[in-house]
Amino acid sequence: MSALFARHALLAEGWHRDVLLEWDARGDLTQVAPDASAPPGVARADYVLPGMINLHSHAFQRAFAGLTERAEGGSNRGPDSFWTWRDLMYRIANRITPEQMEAVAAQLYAECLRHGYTAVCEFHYVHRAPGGHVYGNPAETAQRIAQAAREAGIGVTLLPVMYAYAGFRDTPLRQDQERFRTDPAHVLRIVEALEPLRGPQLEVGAAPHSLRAVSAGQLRELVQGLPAGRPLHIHIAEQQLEVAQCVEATGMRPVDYLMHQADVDARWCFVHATHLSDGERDRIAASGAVAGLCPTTEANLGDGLFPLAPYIAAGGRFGIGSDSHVSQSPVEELRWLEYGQRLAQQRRNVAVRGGQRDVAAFLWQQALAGGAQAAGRRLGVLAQGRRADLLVLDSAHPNLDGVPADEVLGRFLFSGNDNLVRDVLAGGHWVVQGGRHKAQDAIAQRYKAAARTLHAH
Ligand code: NGQ
Ligand code: ZN
Repeated sequence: MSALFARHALLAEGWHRDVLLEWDARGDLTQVAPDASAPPGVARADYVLPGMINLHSHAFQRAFAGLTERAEGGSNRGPDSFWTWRDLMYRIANRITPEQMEAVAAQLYAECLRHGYTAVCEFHYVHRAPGGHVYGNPAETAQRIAQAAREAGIGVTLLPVMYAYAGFRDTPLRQDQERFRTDPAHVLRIVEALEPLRGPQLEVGAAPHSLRAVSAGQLRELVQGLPAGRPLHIHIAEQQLEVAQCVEATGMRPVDYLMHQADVDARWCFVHATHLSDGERDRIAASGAVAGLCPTTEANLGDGLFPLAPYIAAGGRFGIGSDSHVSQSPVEELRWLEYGQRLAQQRRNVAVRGGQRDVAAFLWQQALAGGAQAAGRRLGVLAQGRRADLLVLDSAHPNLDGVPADEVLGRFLFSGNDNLVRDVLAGGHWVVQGGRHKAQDAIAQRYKAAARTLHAH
């Protein structure tokens, strides 16, 4: 049995004093007792909060974050866009080897842990070998991701992706999409191959990539074939062009069309969901699905802004993801989620609901709840039976020194750029201590070697 005594811990209803946390060898919390006294010999911390869930990741994209920031559009090409970025991204997707994927993912996950994510949902679609043939083991690359997560010590929800078409009306895949080619049977084979890896730190769901990449029949087949209760994620309504193409092909906007095709419930995560009609926005909120918001990637790719305030008012659930990994920090995701709204609406303090007037606390707690739901794992709350996933903040930092508990999250999310995450416990193991990941140097060495060969021409 392992334990930590927190002078202040963020529990479901808010901050509590003198909380004794205990967890077992499986990494489950066995006791979370407020107003306790510190048993002798138990480690102490000042500010403890649940680790964040990163609900949307394409790990391999970490390898070229920051390398697509040159304006290359010309008069005959139009300005750079999501679609021109995607062409550059595909070049890496077509070159990367399984070994490189594992090295890149381990680096990413170690960075995520250091910044306060203790779980990740991996939306994984590079299943085939360069050129498009299937590896001897259909779960070859997915298992590399699982291995990277294990090595870094982050909990993971693997979401093998179905990607069958280049666009609506069954448009054939492009040559540079051949590594992604899958149909329902193929994805379900990968799911089956991953089943033995399921456990307290790993769950398996599935993801139709987007409405443009799968047919309605394939969508139904995948949903029916997946074991009951597993998470289902999909990219939805990220770009205006795909909304227009969806309307043109189906007569409906994306969310309306998906809800027409599938029983959307709490198993679903709608990634991005940027461009919504008012009706679609309220229907997602009423469905119990989670909106998977990725503010730094959405800003980087010029997607647009999610209608956060009315969605919150309608009771909508949301979580955050780092997607293309231009950032590995939940602080930056949540800060930009709120700042985007302030800039667009020329007002302040947008993300609140009802009696909860504390923006930072609302954002952190909502993103925990939405992230936990999207991950399909027992996460998001420091409570008995949940995973022992928690962060100890650096209470000696000038931004936190002597700060009352109810000001900690405001300081954490909205002041400065130092990483205030000092120690991280994930699945009952201390994976970050004093700001350093336990395997930081070995993982970085391997990443650097992989990145050098990946980028060599
Ligand atoms: C992805 N990225 O799956 O990585 C996509 C682009 C595609 C975002 N949607 C790939 N941000 O559409 O084929
Ligand atoms: Zn994505």
